[in-house]
Amino acid sequence: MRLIPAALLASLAAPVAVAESSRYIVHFADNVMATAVQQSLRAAVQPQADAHAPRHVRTLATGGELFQLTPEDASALAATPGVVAVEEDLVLQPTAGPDPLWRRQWYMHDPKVGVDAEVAWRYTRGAGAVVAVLDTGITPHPEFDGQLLPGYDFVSDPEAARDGDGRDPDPNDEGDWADPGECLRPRLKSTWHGSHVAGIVAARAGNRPGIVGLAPEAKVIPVRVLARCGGQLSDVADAIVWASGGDVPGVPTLARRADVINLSLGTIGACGWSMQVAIEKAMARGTVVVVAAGNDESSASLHVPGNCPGVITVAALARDGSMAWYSNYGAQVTLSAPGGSLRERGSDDILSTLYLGKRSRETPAFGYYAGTSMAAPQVSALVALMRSADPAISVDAVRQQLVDNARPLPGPCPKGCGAGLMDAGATVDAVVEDRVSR
Ligand SMILES: [Ca+2]
Ligand SMILES: [Ca+2]
Ligand SMILES: [Ca+2]
Repeated sequence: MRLIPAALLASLAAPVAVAESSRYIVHFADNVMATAVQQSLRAAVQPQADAHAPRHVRTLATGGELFQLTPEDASALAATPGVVAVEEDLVLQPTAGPDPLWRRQWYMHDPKVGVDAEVAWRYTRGAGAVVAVLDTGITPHPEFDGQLLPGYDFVSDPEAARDGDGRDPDPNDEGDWADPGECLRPRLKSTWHGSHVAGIVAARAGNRPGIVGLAPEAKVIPVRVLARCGGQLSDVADAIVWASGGDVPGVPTLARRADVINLSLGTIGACGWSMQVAIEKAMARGTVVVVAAGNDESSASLHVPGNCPGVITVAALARDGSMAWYSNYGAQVTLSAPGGSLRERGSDDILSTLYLGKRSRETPAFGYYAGTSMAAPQVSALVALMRSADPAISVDAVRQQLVDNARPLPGPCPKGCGAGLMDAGATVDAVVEDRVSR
């Protein structure tokens, strides 16, 4: 059985430029000519003037005059006799402040359909927690600097792996493109799916330019299980055992097991013996297993491993808060998270870390994807925040808190989206309160 990543289309977005300032500091020479220019500029000051008219803001302690000017007026002024210098009144940013693409990360902060990251961050940003992302692997990206723990590559088929061997300690994503005829569902371009998912969990905070993950102080263990044409169930099951601290023959055992395993993957099928055993053992060791419900527009109960006992199964919501049209649904769904609309407007999808490069890795970038693949890692990141707030919280208590603190769905989902929209703020708040009262 082959499992496939649960993301759909991508639309690459160029990094956003910082808006141009229209305030300029003008330095005048100390002479008659300058005084004349200064006077004529001040004369142009009209309190009720239109937005493009020059406006004097104030005299600065450093000797210059602050004006509101168009860029054209500013350069004309710079060439005027009597003017020594015109400098842009730059907007400085706190060095650990919000990441520039934050406003495009609607899924984190939209009052209606966002997961309320900032409330959760009053308590924790995930320090001390570990998330294993079982996916297409990882690629170097400034957003991952310092965010990763050593991972592993469980892809046992060298041909699919494209790295010349079977299992190995290097989980780099070698590309999952395939030519028509090679797979049931060939992808002509590599998806860099694992990197997008990992960014949603733990992209670095405060570096420029970029996004921030929901648990930016948690660490990610990148585990490669998907390659060309998907991944074998046998490899995924072994990787679940390994990431949760269990023994897999031929692979060094992890010193520190993951608090949560994210599985943004699946296929149609029953939850068979191997997957059941792997997940049961992972939970018995204290690792929570979060699974994307799948994008088949059908019942999540038909989709493995989202239909395995004990997992947290995540459906996807569109930008308007209704169930996303592609999402799986039904009684198997534990709760929902934003997954993107997958319509024409890419900005209604989920922005995260990506790569340029149709087949092989080229340049780190950012881009939009939609899918239950993008919803699940938000829940996994929330589990990391919960474990950071209370390292002793049990697998069962994690599930209960996620369900109890989910918000009512902001839009319709007649076929079943579980307990509602995940709420990072309310859930972490409840976990902290519980810990304190214990
Ligand atoms: Ca290999
Ligand atoms: Ca490898
Ligand atoms: Ca960042």
